[in-house]
Amino acid sequence: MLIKRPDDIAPSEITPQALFEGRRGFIKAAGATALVGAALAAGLPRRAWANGKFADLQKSPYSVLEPPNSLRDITTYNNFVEFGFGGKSQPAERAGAMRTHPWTVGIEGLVQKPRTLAIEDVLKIAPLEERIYRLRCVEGWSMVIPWVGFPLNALLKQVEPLGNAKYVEFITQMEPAAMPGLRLPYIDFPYTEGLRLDEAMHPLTIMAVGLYGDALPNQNGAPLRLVVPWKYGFKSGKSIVKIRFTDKQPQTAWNQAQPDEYGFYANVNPDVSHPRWSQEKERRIGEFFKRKTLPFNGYADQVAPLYAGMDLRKFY
Ligand SMILES: Nc1nc2c(c(=O)[nH]1)N[C@H]1C(S)=C(S)[C@@H](COP(=O)(O)O)O[C@H]1N2
Ligand SMILES: [Mo]
Repeated sequence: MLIKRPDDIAPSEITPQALFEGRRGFIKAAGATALVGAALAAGLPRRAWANGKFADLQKSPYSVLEPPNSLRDITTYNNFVEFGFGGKSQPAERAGAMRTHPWTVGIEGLVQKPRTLAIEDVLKIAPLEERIYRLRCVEGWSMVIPWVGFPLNALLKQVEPLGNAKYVEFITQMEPAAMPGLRLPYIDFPYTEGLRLDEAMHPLTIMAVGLYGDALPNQNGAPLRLVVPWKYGFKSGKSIVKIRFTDKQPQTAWNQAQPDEYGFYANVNPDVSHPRWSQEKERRIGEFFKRKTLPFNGYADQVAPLYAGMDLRKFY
């Protein structure tokens, strides 16, 4: 997030819809084979651990109706600073080295029943859904991503949070051999994020385990990443290994690094500019003209009540 680069990604070569339907099993074997060929030709990632697509995904009423970005856009234009600060293509080039299996996530802190779950068990906690969400990066670009995931609240309920738990902290993976970015001084790793408990429990907040009907590619945060669609992208921590309930607002990586640039709340707000980037408009990756940024990234009806009475210029 520290280094500005021109938006230099070519428009996609694969139509999202074709790929999407292929993965949903609507296309016959021959067509599917052609799609896999096209995917390999485009340099798309091998999936980390699931060797097949997710079946029987439930559709979500929370999905947006805008067309998703292509798999190529979503998997080659990324921020994942553990793999470097040198540009949007670095995660795709480097994240393949990260080990994502076996994987466990520990849930601890102010809870009745702390637990450590293997990723296989995480997948069984709730029915997996397809959630097509906008992702708005504070750098001024956005995408529409068809995630596969389930509500975070289903996972959090497993450990029975105590009454004094007010916040949830998310701690992400550090694998020094695979992550050259860890050696750079810009932020204090591990990358951490945090939510207020009500934000974490909100039905729009999901744990994503896949996209386009298949397991998450490493560069998108395999095998497990947070997605909070009404907040700037940096709140959605990738490759989560620990979740901790706290009674105080947790320190977060970007807030710690540059407190005047990255607030704890980070709700998408066209009226509050980042010191280096206006937030009024955004460029949807793959499009030429900018569009207006919507308050709460278009999810105001669902989430504005969470912030009733708060000055969102102060709590940015
Ligand atoms: N662990 C970790 N999570 C992270 C980041 C990161 O650098 N490290 N970048 C964030 C930012 S700034 C954005 S915009 C989104 C991008 O998610 P995507 O690459 O899947 O679109 O991931 C977020 N999660
Ligand atoms: Mo971002």
